[in-house]
Amino acid sequence: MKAHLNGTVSSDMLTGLFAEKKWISSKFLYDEQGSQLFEQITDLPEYYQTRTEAQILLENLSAWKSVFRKPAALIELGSGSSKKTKILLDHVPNIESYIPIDISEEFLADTVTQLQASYPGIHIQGLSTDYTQPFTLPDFKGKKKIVFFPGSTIGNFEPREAELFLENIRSLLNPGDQLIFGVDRKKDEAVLKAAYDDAAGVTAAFNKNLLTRINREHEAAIDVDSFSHVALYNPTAGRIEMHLESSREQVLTLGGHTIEVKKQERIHTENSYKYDPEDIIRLGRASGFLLRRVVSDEREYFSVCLMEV
Ligand code: AVI
Repeated sequence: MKAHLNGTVSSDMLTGLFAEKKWISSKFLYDEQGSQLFEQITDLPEYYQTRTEAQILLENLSAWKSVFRKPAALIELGSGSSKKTKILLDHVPNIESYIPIDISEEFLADTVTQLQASYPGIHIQGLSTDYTQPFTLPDFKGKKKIVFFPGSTIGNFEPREAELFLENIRSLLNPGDQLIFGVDRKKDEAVLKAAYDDAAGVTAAFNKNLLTRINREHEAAIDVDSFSHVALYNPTAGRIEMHLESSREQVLTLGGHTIEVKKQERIHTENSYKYDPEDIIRLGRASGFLLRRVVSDEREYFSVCLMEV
């Protein structure tokens, strides 16, 4: 989930900073530097998600082959560099067209050019939009559509938002169309915490970059070093939370607004919900999909789910 800032402080950022419990939407984590730091996170030894999902995709090729039994269109939400999709493009026949959707227009254009050269037999058409907002798909002339949403990004939605989001995706599909998406599973707290507070400090840099971005884009002068990264597991909500904690009392000035921050006060910057099988079933039911299959790794750290309209 990404967003652009453009000089004026967005209203949801202000709402969050003036709230009793301060928060900033996680979509603001992904400026250019934040996106690069996130790419580095995906390679960290502690961040098992990315490689586990890739392994699940590779180990269950027969499942994806049966999804694409007939020629179909593959639509990816938040495609980035389309790294995981290459597993499908390389191994699964009948992908007639591929529609990567990403908010970053320039990045998307480069990815499409590179992919088109590698997969000349597949029609590739990028769609630059914020997929969390309503959007329309090209006309596939009755061909089956498969939506691919890897990376456990669904976990960055609040549970009700996740249901509404999937409901919205379902409204773009026809009976028989399918959705493949990744979810991070509930597991040992120490494993989860390490994944969001790595020894090399990359996740801390990713979180703190939010303040650097605000300084740059809003001519603010927040002392970034006076905040530290906090990652904790909230077992009641079933989510990892990221916060920025102020080491001192201070006043933040941005876009003509002043925000008082107490010593040890936290700004909540991200939720990453973890799912167990019951949560997955509930999500499918609430969003009106039929849950067809859930495949997981041996440790049950991560699952890839297949749902159908
Ligand atoms: C993008 N999203 C699935 C990541 C996650 O695990 O929730 C974002 C992230 N935040 C810290 N590390 C990774």
